[in-house]
Amino acid sequence: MSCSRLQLTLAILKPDVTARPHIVKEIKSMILRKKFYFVESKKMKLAQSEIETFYKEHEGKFFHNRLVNFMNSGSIWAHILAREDCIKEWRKLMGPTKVLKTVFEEPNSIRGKFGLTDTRNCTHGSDSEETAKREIKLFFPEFDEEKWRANDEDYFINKK
Ligand code: IDP
Repeated sequence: MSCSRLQLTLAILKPDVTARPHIVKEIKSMILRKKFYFVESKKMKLAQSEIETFYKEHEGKFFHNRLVNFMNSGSIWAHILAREDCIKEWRKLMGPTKVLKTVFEEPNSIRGKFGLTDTRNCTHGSDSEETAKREIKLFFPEFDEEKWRANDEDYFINKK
């Protein structure tokens, strides 16, 4: 039994990806190749009010309406991912927010390969442990982290 703990994050595949099933498949393969584990997954359609709550910090910015309309345009995949250094590593795999930056800096990231615009940029990832806890609660209210750590975490750690 190992005492190292895996970090959890909320990862979202946005509607531009969900609308392209072959890209969903490719991204899920990229996630597995980078040694993330899928702890929970669900495909869902967010209500406008849920999107507004989720992106509250961007209220008033020039892209806010565009972002809310885009997230409202179709289903998403929400995942809880586990890995060592999960938050940083998932954001690294996602790539930079802006599409132009992905071209020059991270062409092999998810956004580099599949991002369409600064808004339609494929993915979301929590930016800190505190945010991850809050976002996981929002999308997976039934998920009990303590129970998962007690019952299932070692299985993932020992699989390495
Ligand atoms: P992140 O998703 O890389 O963490 P945030 O700054 O938290 O980036 O922005 C949330 C989302 O808002 C982005 O993923 C993107 O969809 C959208 N967004 C951010 N900046 C812009 C912009 O300058 N133009 C258009 N959309 C943007």
